[in-house]
Amino acid sequence: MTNILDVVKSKDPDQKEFHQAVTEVLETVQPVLDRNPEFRQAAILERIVEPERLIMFRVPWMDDQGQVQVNRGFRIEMNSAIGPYKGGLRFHPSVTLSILKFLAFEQVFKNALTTLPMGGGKGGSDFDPKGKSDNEVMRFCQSFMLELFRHIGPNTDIPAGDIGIGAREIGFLFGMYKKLRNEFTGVLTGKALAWGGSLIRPEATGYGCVYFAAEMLSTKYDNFEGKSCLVSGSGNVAQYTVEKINELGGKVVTLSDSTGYIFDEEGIDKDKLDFVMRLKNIRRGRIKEYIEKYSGAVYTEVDTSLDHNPLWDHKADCAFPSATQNEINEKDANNLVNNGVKLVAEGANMPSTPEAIDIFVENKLLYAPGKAANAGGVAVSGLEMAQNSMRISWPKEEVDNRLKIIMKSIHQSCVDASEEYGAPGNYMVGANIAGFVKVVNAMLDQGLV
Ligand code: NDP
Ligand code: 2IT
Repeated sequence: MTNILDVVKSKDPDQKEFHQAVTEVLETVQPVLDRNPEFRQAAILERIVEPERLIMFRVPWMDDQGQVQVNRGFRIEMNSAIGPYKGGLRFHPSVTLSILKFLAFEQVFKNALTTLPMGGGKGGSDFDPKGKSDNEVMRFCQSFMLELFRHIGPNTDIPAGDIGIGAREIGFLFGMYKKLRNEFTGVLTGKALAWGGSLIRPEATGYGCVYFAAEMLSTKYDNFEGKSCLVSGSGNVAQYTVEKINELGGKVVTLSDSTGYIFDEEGIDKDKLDFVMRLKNIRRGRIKEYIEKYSGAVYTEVDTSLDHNPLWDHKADCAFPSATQNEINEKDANNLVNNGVKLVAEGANMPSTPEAIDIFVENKLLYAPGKAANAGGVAVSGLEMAQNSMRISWPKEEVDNRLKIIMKSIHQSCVDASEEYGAPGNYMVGANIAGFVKVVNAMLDQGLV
């Protein structure tokens, strides 16, 4: 195993985030390899860390001043053993090959956990939609799709949203794909309802994460009633996490964006959440504006000279990191534990550093890794694909019920795998092993391809 990690690191020495994701999986699947020598003979690890295909392209577009801008576009087609490549697109200035490879790698195991037939992929661009006009975003999306369209398809690779990509961007991308192919297919998920989208897809990641957390609590004969929760981010995942926590009787006291966070001791109730949704989704404003409307809340600006994020330093019962990778470091994890937090469910992908995860595990927190906890989003994307293929739409209750059943099943798979491999209570080990075993067996069945 060390050898394979060394090879991965020496081939791409700068891909820190990818190394981080690979290290975690390789370390936790060791007992599976010990029990299944045939995995080694088939060089499964060497194959699973290498993307099946990696596409990188130039995205030229014109801004509103008539200036030509150039961004970089990517699509990582990581693994198609159990279904077509499936995973989101991220538009954010921090996007690099390393970040997209870590996301694509994790997506493979996450998708395997959903029970649905989806392989793993991820893509995006270093384009920053913040501060751009609708026309600029449209021209960028059209240029992005002018290259991407030849690599994707409803049975090949089905992108969706992630950071910086919501309904607006999916619309522009879909429109261009349809024009280029002269085909109306379910090639993207997260579409609007009127043209092939699924009910509950916008809610799915946040709701799913809270359903998973509720399952974890129920193993301790507990529930959300009266629990106070810290949530980071204020985008798609964070918003619906707050909505579901409120519905289940909990109270959310924080939200954030990349410039700061708000703390509202009274709780972010339905009305306040409606305000945040309008602020973020329609006006595309900053979370700071929350305190202008709700004077009881406090705003704290990001301070990069600090060695921790003060958002994670409040008394609470549960934490839902829902912004971005590595947003909880060792110090933050210690702060969470010292403030009484007993449950951490990752709405974001890889939000906790390896040192932070060690602290959660040592302190026996109910810790749900992103691969399991945030799989509800891609799961409902899978349900959107199923509805598109059948050319029907299921009612809200049907999709929500299926989401609940899927999150329950993912929880059970984590519990079963962690117990089978001698790490009871460790959902990180359980998720990695359960996802890994499913993908690897499919790869073996399909021969050396
Ligand atoms: P959005 O773009 O809707 O929201 C992202 C939020 O996180 C914003 O509040 C944003 O602040 C903040 N944020 C983004 N980057 C940073 C950063 N570098 N530092 C601090 N804050 C940051 O994205 P989503 O809600 O869709 O995604 C959030 C997380 O959930 C991501 O990790 C994503 O991979 C994961 N996820 C998303 C799924 C989905 O279905 N959408 C499914 C599964 C996981 P600002 O506005 O200032 O940029
Ligand atoms: O990280 C993720 O799982 C997503 N961004 C959702 C992917 C999808 O295909 O719905």
